Amino acid sequence: MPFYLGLDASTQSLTAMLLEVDDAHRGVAAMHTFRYDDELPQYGTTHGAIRGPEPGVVTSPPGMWAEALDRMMARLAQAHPREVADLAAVAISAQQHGSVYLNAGAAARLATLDPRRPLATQLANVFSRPVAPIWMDSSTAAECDAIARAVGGHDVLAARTGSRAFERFTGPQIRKWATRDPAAYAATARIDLVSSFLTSLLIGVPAPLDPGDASGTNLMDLSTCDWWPEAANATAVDLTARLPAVVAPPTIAGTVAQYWQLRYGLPPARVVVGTGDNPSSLVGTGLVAEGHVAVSLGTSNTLFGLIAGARGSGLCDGHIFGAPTGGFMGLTCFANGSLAREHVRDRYGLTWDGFSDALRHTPPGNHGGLMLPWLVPEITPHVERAAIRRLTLDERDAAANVRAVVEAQMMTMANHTDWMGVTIREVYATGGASANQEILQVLADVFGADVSRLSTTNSACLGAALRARHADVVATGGADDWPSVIAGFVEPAATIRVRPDPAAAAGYIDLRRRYAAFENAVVRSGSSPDAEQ
Ligand code: XUL
Repeated sequence: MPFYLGLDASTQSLTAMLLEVDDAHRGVAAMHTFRYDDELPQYGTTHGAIRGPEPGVVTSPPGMWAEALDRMMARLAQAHPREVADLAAVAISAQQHGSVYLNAGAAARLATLDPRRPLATQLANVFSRPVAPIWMDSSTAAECDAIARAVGGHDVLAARTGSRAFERFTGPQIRKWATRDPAAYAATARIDLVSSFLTSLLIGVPAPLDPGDASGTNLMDLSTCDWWPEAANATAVDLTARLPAVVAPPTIAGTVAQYWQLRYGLPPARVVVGTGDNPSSLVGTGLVAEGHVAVSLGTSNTLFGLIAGARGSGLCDGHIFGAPTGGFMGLTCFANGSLAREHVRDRYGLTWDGFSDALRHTPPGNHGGLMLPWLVPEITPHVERAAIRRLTLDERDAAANVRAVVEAQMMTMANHTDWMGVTIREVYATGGASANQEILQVLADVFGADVSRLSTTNSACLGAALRARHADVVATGGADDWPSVIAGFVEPAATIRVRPDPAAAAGYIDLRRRYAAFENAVVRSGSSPDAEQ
């Protein structure tokens, strides 16, 4: 029986999921996850990242991702040797926007990896930049303005690439570094995204990118699904020569390299072009047709859905990305996801059960108490100076603060999604916090829509494994039939369907307006008297 492997390199952890699929049977054979902070403490990350030294700068060590991949393969080979030997295809999903800088020696090194030695030690000299800026970085405001100005404004950039210039996007990140360290940029032969970097490691040659991840760079033209020369020129000299090729899904990028075959007994399985975690989640939540949206409650909170045709996102907060199914998806991203929820939980000394109790024992609407839970600089709306702010909310009241952080996250998501122009009747919930029924109730009440929790909370990883299956079917002459690929894997967990409470939903219509007014006022003023740092 063929097995399919999906790997999701998220901000905080690496997850692997093995699917077994044939005509008679389909199911998840195994899933493993490990957190970088716990298993690779030598890299010194906190929640998978390193902050500073300058304000707004957030990076990760790219060697850590390589070592994580090596260790995960070791674990899979040890725990599931039979499944690993029968692997038909593999696909990567990875946090979006992060970039990895490789020197001219990297390609030769990749092609000649020694299976007797760990991967990370062999990659020690391939990076022209020792760190990879990641999506949490908010230090490139000046570069965003410069790029937008050079191409005729943010609206021109948004119409072409699907997004106005965003600080975390790869183009502004490249521009900042190339301007500050031109010699190191000149010594850079290739700039990967996290997905193409890990895919390159798997196949032993530089891998391409898919339009889903390439559209998170401010560099891809939506109409051609290729690099847009004007944006590339506005970013850095000779940039397109350094970027991976953009190829349509479900292109096979290569086969599993000798290193993995000899070291862990993998077969020369097909490796599909990688993509970002959000495009991958689109497949893993079963959104292969228009009509539904998914909310992912992970390190970031994201809301996304398939949309008809490529169209610019205008000057709004959202993005148009390529979808792994060939079309396009709309997405809005909120930086303050799990870290803000955890901050409130820890500040009041609660467990997750205590957090849920607090939600159960406080009324929808929270007696009007509001919070702006910006523990880190926020992407949507754009907030540079992180701080928690309260309005008619008693800081000493633990339960009210728990409700306030969850209501705030749901209301801001609902308010900043109108640009997508979709009528939301049902929301699919995924990501770690989707396991919490009380959080889902707030989601349902605020959106006034049914919420279904999917049976896996890691839809990005499931999406990767399903993309591997889909590409393998297509590569062997089968039909390009997404509905049959996802069938049996993405159905909502039968018991978890949360319906909105009509009275609560009606109350949130007004509260969402109050929340938007509070948010706008603080964003405009840039500060608030009762800010908690
Ligand atoms: C999306 C975004 C985040 C990362 C997190 O635009 O920045 O969702 O992909 O993994």
